[in-house]
Amino acid sequence: DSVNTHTHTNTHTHTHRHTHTQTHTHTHTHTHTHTHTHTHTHTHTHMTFRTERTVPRVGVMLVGWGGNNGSTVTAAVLANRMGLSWTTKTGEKRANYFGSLFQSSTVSLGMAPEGEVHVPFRDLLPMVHPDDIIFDGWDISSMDLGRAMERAQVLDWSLQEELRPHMSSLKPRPSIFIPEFIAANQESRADNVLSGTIAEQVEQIRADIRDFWQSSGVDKVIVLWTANTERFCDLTPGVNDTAENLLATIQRGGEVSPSTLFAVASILEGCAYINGAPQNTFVPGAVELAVQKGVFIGGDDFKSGQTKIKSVLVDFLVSAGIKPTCIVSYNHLGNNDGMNLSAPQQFRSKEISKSNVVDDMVQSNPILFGPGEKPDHCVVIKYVPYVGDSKRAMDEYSSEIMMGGHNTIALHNTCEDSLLASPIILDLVMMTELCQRVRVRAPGEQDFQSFHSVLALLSFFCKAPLMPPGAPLVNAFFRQRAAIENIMRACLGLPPQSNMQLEYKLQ
Ligand code: NAI
Ligand code: DG6
Repeated sequence: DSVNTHTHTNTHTHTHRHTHTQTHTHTHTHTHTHTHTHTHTHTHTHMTFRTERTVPRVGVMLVGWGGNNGSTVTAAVLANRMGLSWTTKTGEKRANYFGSLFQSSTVSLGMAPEGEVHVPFRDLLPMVHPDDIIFDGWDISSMDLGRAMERAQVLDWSLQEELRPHMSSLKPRPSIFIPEFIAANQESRADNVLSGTIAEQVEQIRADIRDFWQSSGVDKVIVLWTANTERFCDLTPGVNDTAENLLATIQRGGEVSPSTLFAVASILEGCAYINGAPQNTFVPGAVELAVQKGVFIGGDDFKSGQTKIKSVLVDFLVSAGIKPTCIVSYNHLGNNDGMNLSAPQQFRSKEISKSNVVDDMVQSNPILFGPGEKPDHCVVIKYVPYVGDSKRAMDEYSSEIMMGGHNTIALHNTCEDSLLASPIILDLVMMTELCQRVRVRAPGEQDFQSFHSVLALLSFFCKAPLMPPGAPLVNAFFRQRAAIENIMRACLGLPPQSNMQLEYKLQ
């Protein structure tokens, strides 16, 4: 059996604002016979990528700005922008962006005589630098960002003292508060809320976006939900099944969650909207509205810690031919997110989001798993105030190995939850903004088109990726990373990274 793959690339670089790339891939049909016959039919496509190279000034509006993530990401960007350093008992620390795919990881460009060449991911294409992002946002709690940073108890005290003068002038805008969507234990912090009908509140959010856009002088605004996890809302025909019905429901004051109201306001203002929490913000009507308006949406739920490891470890086990049979994931945390998740309905949203992450990896291997067979998978979250933002995650992975043998891996991970989520918020913004500048021309088409409004490339950063209808779901960490890397390489006119290194494997 033989497989022939030719990849041929032409790159035209225009001197001004666009980079045009043409990628041709030719492959052939082959049949492989063993006990089963697999017939692969390959198609030949010729795609042209066009990337706008001017990086705009970007404004980010956070829903839940005064929370642990909101205050921490804002503080981290200010500290990096000002090049701050501070002293702790273990020595001097400097502001950095560790944990950011684009800012702190590298990609291989290939081999040079002196060895493999790795470049920062952020240098593949022009991308917004986090230092240049301007923040604004809403919170149901009126605390300014200086006090919110103190309430969060995430950053070292001496760094907080350096940042406070800059953070204290930042004040969240009043937000939409519908108590039944988040835990009852959150009610006491809700002192900064809009009044009026939900239609009037959506109009106010739209006015806020326009106000920020104009007063800050940014070229584009991206809105991101990092507010409390809501309960799931019912999907009801006539209420939220179409864009028209969703807009009508808002007008008559029916049931719509705050996160969906923010999504609608953002989409109507032409702003991309990203959901960092697990609830089903993107009801079918919201997705349809985004598609109609040609606006990017993405989510759900930042993939920051325990689930990120899961999307590596289960992929490792299944790819190595080892059969994971039982995964038990405990975590306890003591921040406000943990307190909100101590309520059953909000926990349920998170449980769903954390549980589905292994499905694609399990389904990829019918040698290990029969139809419908899955490992037992249990997710536990407990609120323990003392540990604050320093979340503890304990995982046990049991697997079957050769000849009925057993393999058990136990993990214990302790770290600040918000310092894991903050760089992901920045990556989500950088990725979304870049995608807004990429156009692709399909074979035989005259016009360039944008990516689908449901921006699947964001799935790397999310626990429960929102996908365009019919698109296969991928949770496996390195497959998701390869998709970002290879699409960025295609924009540059480079072939996909194959890792064959055939030149080193011949006599
Ligand atoms: P947090 O509780 O400290 O912050 C949430 C903020 O949202 C609070 O300040 C609250 O007052 C505000 N809020 C609640 N409802 C609101 C509304 N309708 N409008 C505006 N503001 C509202 O929580 P944290 O730790 O910052 O997490 C934020 C979200 O991100 C949570 O939903 C959490 O589950 C999710 N998440 C966090 C991860 C992490 O690693 N930290 C990872 C994955 C998801
Ligand atoms: C406890 O599970 C609180 C949650 O908000 C998580 O910390 C957060 O969703 C991160 O989850 P994970 O599984 O990526 O660590």
